Amino acid sequence: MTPGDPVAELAGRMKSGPRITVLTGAGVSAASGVPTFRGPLGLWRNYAPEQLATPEAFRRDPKLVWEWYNWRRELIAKCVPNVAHTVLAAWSRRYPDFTLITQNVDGLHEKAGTINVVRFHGSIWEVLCWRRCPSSPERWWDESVPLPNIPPSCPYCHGLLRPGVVWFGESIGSSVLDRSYEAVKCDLFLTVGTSAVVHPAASLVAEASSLGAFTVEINPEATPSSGAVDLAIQGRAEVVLPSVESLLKNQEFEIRDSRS
Ligand code: BJW
Repeated sequence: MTPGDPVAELAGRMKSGPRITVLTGAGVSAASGVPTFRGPLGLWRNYAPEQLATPEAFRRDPKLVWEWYNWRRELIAKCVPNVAHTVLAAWSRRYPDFTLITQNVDGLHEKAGTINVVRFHGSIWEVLCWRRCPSSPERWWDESVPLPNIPPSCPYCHGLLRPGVVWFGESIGSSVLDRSYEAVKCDLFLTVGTSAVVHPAASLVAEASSLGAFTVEINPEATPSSGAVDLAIQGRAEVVLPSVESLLKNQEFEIRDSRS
């Protein structure tokens, strides 16, 4: 262990079995082949996510927006969790007070076996009636790939279906917010693979800090959070997280995989 090594510092802080909350973003799924939102690979047919992930865009052109989601569903269906997902899943089982808040809609944390996942921006595998017709359930799972019809229609009222995700200008569900604000009351808050520009998710790290958590960022690039966290680790999630895990495994680790 090199003195001043941020990876070793993070591992050291995890030894005592603290209350841990992790906020993840698209960078965690990058090594699985899921494109991030911002940056050149985030563009689809020259549209930025801000032009497609809004209720206005959907109202204007539901077919275009569904073509984007159908393309992403096809891509994600072929992806598997990477080692960053696997390490976080292991921690979720090892630490009795562990919450993973993800902005990702791809479902890869759940696929890796993570428990106690808060899906902050919903799921790409859920759908709901655009009109919220009274006969339809609030939302339901639909993993058909490719979608048989674009745009898909509500089986209850034959109007439009929409993806079960949170678009710009839409509120985060109240139970999701409640669980997230409960989880920021932790000892260690990690923000991993997010550009930290989309709120309110991006504000969670400051909330955690104001409540006394030690805050850590893992990202190959600097973000608006980098200067505010207690420890910024510059690196990719799929490299840094396994390094932390191997230091933990080399230490005498007394916390059992209590939830497994
Ligand atoms: C790696 C890596 C590797 C690469 N390892 N890292 C306060 C201030 C200003 C504005 C607002 C505010 N509060 C609310 C707003 C408005 C708005 C907002 O935030 N706007 C800003 C963009 C200016 N927020 C909202 O509208 C939210 N709702 C809301 O606040 O409701 C209340 C309200 C209602 C009405 C009016 C006002 C308030 C809702 C936000 C919903 C965001 N939805 C999306 C789409 C989800 C569905 C879908 O997937 O299609 O969520 S947008 C998109 O951005 C998606 C993501 O979850 C989200 C964040 O992106 P993320 O994950 O950070 O990805 P990237 O691509 O940005 O970054 C990737 C990072 O990974 C980079 O940093 C890389 O360096 C890194 N990386 N490889 C580790 N291997």
